[in-house]
Amino acid sequence: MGTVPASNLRNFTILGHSGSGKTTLTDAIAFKLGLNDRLGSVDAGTSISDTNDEEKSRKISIFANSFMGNYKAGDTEYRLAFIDTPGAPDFYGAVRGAVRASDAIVIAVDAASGIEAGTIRAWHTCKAYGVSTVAFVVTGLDKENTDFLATVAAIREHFGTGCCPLTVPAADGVANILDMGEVPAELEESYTALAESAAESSEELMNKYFEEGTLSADEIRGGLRDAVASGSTHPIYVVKALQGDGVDAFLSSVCRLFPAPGARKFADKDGNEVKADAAAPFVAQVWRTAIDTFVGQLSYIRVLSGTITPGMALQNNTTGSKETASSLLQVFGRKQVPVESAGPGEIVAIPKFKDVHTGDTLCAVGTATVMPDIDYPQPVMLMSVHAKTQADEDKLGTAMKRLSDSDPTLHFVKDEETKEIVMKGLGDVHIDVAVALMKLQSNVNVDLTVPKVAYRETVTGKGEGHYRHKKQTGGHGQFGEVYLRVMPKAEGEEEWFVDKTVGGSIPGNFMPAVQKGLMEGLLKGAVAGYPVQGVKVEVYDGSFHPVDSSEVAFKIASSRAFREAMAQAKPTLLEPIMTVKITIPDTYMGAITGDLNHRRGRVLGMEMDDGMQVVTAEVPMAELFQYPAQLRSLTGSRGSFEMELARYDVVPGNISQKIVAARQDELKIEDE
Ligand SMILES: Nc1nc2c(ncn2[C@@H]2O[C@H](COP(=O)(O)OP(=O)(O)O)[C@@H](O)[C@H]2O)c(=O)[nH]1
Ligand SMILES: [Mg+2]
Repeated sequence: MGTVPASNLRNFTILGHSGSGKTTLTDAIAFKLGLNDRLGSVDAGTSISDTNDEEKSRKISIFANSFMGNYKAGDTEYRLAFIDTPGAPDFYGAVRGAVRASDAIVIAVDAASGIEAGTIRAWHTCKAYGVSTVAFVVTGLDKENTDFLATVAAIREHFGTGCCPLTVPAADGVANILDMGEVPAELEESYTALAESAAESSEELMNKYFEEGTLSADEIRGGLRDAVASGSTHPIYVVKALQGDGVDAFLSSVCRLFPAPGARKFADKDGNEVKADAAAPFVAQVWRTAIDTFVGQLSYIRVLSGTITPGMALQNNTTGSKETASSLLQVFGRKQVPVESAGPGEIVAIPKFKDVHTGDTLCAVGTATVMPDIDYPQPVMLMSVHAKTQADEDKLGTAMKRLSDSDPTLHFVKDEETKEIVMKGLGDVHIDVAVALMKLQSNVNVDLTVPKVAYRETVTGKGEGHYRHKKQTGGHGQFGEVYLRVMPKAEGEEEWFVDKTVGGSIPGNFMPAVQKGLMEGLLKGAVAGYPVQGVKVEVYDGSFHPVDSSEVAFKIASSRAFREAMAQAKPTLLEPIMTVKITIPDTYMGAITGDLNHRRGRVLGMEMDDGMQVVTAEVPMAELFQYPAQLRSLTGSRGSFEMELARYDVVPGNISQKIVAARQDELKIEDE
């Protein structure tokens, strides 16, 4: 692969709904670029992109796989750097990384399915993350009952009339409208739209367009470049990937119309532009970290500025570590192709860094640039992880670290209240795949259970408690007496403990012991032994013995008195309540709100946002563990949701009884 000047580099990422043909398109492009000696197939398990065992068996993409290859358009040699991404929302983390690394986005649209939730999500992603150059590839046109112009109309309806077909199905495959000579009547409107966009790019073309009413194909081509770079025109292409039709037309157009690195502006954390200059000091950002069975950790970088070569000394400006780029690689499954150098816009994988994570900025030594973090979606699916055997338990830590190092959307958290290890991810498929990858990468087997809810307890009334601890053991006795009351702590009140004793009824030096006894009591409440919150304790009287009183005696007395007071103060169970934001197409409103009712949810509001309904509701955590799967089945994968802890609230009586009964069994087992 000979080198090309940075101005001849084209970098893009393929996004789209799951199953829209992104990987199949990737295989067709890779084959055309000579990266594979045969055309890979998702269905046959031979794709150049879906090479992980999990991807092959599920026939879905899980990772964002990058490719580079040279392509000749006309007499000019270009280099293409492109990324195939997963479409399922469960793997959206990979998309966020890929989008950070790309100058342009190509959205795949299956003509048989039309515009889907994943298509709209892809479009929003381009807008949200500042990628202006967006094109569409219509796939699936070899399927029955598909119609290219109908698909074009749907794209224009959703994403505006700036979306114009550039290549179209023709008798002998696929043709470029601008190369057709005679434009067929049904495409005249498209041709005019292209001419108009091109005319906008310069005064000269605009004048010519006004005078002659049209522009030549060459004039349009010249003018379109700016329109595509700025995002006022979005080319629509046709590729029949399985037949190999339209791949050349698509790639030559990408080379001629898509902008070179530099058109998409990258700014560092302080807002300074990082210029796509091959001769400037080296700056790159890690957009993906992979775990390879053979080489271990692989860090995928996008070069933003400067040029990297094997052996180069680097500094990680995010962690401060000093690193060396041992080698630069292109990785397709088990195949690794060394690369001699990489400049702006190029994507390479570097093995075996010491301390490098996704999102980190790698620079030439002495360069201080730090790029903004890549922002990732928050987890919505929680499951508790249990090692199957002691051998699995021993390796669990390593397995979890490997996984979470390579997937910024997967988190493992030890819940201090329930003592469980909770795996948090973006959906049930994400969690399933994580379990399979633990086995694949680290040979660790785990079982999953629905997490225990971290209930709490509080009081809703006042309660009095008294305990007199008196014991005579041999000569020296034990004595301590405490009177206290318990009540709800008012909102905003700081102190939970108030010493209201007078006249030294409990000497000051024993007060810390009294408090200690209370704190022990707070850890295990009166209802079902959950931690207590939101209570205030006033110790108002007591007595002591000059010889027999001790810290232990007062600790025992206060904790017993506390237990008595709690029981009287109308104790109740509290549960975590989450604020959820559910985004769905309007048609599913009824199904979603009905389902929320069954989950003890309370709808707080609904609003339209970009053609989607956004429902905000409060739902108890306990009712949300299976929600990602439920939302998927209710909406056919068209919905998404976010959640965050809103507060703790009282558990209704009937439900509380069930929780208490279950908890009593649990505590019994713990005691045995
Ligand atoms: N008939 C037909 N099938 C396609 C086409 N593109 C993809 N497929 C099939 O659709 C399924 C999903 O394709 P894939 O490329 O994995 O979609 P992705 O999820 O977007 O990567 C596979 O069975 C492909 O063989 C196409 O243009 N025509
Ligand atoms: Mg795929």
